[in-house]
Amino acid sequence: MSTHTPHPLDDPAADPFAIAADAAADIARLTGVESHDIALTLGSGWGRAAELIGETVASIPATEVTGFSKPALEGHAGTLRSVRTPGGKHVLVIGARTHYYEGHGVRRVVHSVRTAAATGARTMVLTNGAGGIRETWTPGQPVLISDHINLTADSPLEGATFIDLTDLYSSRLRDIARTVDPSLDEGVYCQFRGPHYETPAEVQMAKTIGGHLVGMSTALESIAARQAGMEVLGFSLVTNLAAGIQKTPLSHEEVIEAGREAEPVISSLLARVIGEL
Ligand code: 8IG
Repeated sequence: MSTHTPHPLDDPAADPFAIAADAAADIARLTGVESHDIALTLGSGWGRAAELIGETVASIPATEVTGFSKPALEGHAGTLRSVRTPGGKHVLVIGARTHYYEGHGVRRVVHSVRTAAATGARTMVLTNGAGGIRETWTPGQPVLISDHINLTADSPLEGATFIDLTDLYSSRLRDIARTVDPSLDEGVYCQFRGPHYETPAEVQMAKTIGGHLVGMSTALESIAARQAGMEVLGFSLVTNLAAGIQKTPLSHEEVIEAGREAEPVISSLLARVIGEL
């Protein structure tokens, strides 16, 4: 007999926003923090930022919060933290991203973003590890996301919900980030489905259609954040040059290693940017 409990977001009749509201209530109860101002999703390589942003008020396993899935991948710590910045803002740090390639559907992918909005957060900071297409970029380099191309052929919006995506990656917030590090470059992020990396031909396609970064997250989350009325700031860590741009095959170990090396630098950058928001 199966002891498997059905996931609330898998019921097509369920309202994903009501489930996000339940999750936000869980977070308020478990952290003791009534509402949050900013939410931050930590991708590959960005994991150390949480400690630098401020004082951790509470840290809770994501599995204790309604609708969150177990992390599929090591290195994606399944915790939610409430961090208080020196300026007194409450930051919800999401170390529990659900990827599209896990195959549980887009509702689960964007649940953390909808939950963040339901906790009160008006700013969504999304970070990821990505492949770089620009030849001038080197592994370990952080890049601002200026726009995206969603190649998943899916959307978090259901039904006839038409949402404008102009300036999705807020130019106002990108300007703030550049006050912290004027050398920050920016580029267009292409979300592929994964989990395979691209072929060199697919990377050339991404380049031709205007992409500069390739990855497996962020675009769907960003759309959900806009739908929820949040302002979005996006960062990619170039952990590798995309297939065919770099001459050697891509390995997951290489990606993890580049993230580990860059982590102290980019985490402090991120913490300083968050302090300015
Ligand atoms: I880290 O080269 C990381 N994630 N699709 N391609 C895609 N995702 C990635 C890559 C990459 N590097």
